[in-house]
Amino acid sequence: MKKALITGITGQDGSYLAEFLLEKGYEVHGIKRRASLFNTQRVDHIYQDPHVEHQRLKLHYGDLTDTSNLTRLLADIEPDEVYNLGAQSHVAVSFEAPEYTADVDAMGTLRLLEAIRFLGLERKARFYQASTSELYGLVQETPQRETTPFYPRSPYAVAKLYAYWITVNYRESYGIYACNGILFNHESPRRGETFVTRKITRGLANIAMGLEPCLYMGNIDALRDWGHAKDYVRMQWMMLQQDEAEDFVIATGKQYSVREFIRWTAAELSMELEFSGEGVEERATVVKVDNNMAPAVKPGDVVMRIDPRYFRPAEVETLLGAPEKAREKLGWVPEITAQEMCTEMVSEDLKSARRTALLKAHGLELPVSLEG
Ligand code: NDP
Ligand code: GDR
Repeated sequence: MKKALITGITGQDGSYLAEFLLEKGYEVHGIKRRASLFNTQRVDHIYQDPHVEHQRLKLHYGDLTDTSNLTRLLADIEPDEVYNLGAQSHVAVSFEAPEYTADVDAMGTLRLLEAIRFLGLERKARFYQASTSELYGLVQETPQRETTPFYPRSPYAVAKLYAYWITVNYRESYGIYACNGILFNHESPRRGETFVTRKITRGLANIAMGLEPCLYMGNIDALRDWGHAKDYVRMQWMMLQQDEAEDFVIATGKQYSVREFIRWTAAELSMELEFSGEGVEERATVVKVDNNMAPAVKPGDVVMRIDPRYFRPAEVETLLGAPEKAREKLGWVPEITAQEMCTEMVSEDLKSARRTALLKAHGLELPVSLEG
C-alpha cells in the first residue's frame, strides 16, 4: 500500500486530495496544526476512528515552521509521496504578516526537502510543491505558460518563488523526484470564506436570507482563471506518477472578472443587478428579484459596495493560464467550468444561510461572521 503525507490536509485542496488518495487505496497521513478550536471540519467526513483496525487516514500534529517535527514525521512515516500544500495562502494577509508567510511558505518547503535529504529518502519520496500563478504577478506574457518569466507582486508570491526554485534546485542537485504544479486559482464550496469567490457566494446568499446587509469588495476589475479544486487535485497526483519529474501549469485557459462572478452569483439567487458609479463609488443595485429565492431582498437594495480596505498595496490585475503541456503530456483537462462551480458554491452557501435564517426565526440566533 502506498503512503502519502499531505501538509495542509485541513485546507481546501488537502481535503479533496485526501479523499482522492483514499479512494486510490493509499494510506494517507496529514499534518494538522494545533488550534484552540477544532480545525478539521473539511476532513471530518473522512475521519477514521484510530481504534479501528486497518484505518488509512492518520492525522499528526505539526507545523511547517518546526524542523524537528517535520523530520520526525518523515522518518516515522517514510512516505512514497509528499504533497506540500500547507501555506499561509492568503495574498492580502501576506502584506500584513510577510515574515510569517516567508517562514511557512518559503522556509517550510526547504525544511521538508532538507528532511527528505537528511533522512536519505531522496530515492523513495516523491515531492509535490503547491506553486502558484501568483508567481507571474505583473504578467510578462499572455497567456502564462511554464516558460513565462515570473514577476511576483506580494510577500506571498515572493515566498512561493523561493519555494518554486528550491524545489527545482533539489531536483537538479540531489535527484529528488520533486515538481511544481503552477496552479491558477481554484475554488469549491470548501474554499476559505475570505477568498473572493467564496466571499461573494456566501455573502450574497446571506443577503438573500437577510443575514447580512451588503457585500463590501475590493478591486472587482481583477481578472482570474478559475477552476474547480477537485479537477486540480487529480492533477497533483498525476504529476507524481510520471517517469521524470517536471513542472506544469494547471489552468482552464478561460478568464473572467470578479464583477462577472458577482453577476453569476446574483443570477443563481434570482437577483438581477445593475452596476453604477465609478472607482470607490461603484455599487450594485437590485433591479429584479424572485422572493421565493431571495426573500429578504427587494428592487432598489444596494447589495455591493467598494471598500478600499480590500485593495492590495500591489495588485495582480490579470491571470490567464495556458494548460497545453498538462493536456498533451498527461491528458489532463478540467471537467468543471467556472460557471458550474459557481452554481455548486451558491447552492451550498444558500443551504447554510437558510439553516441559519430558520434558526434565527425560532429565536436561536447564531452569530454570522462578517469578516472579509
Ligand atoms: P488553504 O488556505 O485552504 O489551506 C492551507 C493549509 O495549510 C491549511 O490546512 C492550513 O492549516 C495549513 N497551514 C497554514 N499554515 C501552516 C503551518 N504553519 N504549518 C502547517 N500547515 C499550515 O489553501 P488551499 O487548499 O486553497 O491551497 C493549498 C496550497 O496550494 C497552498 O499552498 C496555496 O498557497 C497553494 N495554491 C492555492 C491555489 C488556490 O487557488 N486554492 C492556487 C495556487 C496555489 P489550518 O487549516 O490550520 O489553517
Ligand atoms: P488570489 O485570490 O489573491 O488570486 O490568491 P483572492 O480570491 O483572494 O483574490 C482574487 C482577486 O479578487 C480581488 N478582490 C478581492 N479578493 C478578496 N480576497 N476579497 C475581496 O473583497 C476582493 N475584492 C476584489 C483580489 O484583489 C484579487 O485580484 C488565490 C490564493 O488561493 C493563493 O493562495 C493562490 O496562490 C492564488 O489564488 C492562485
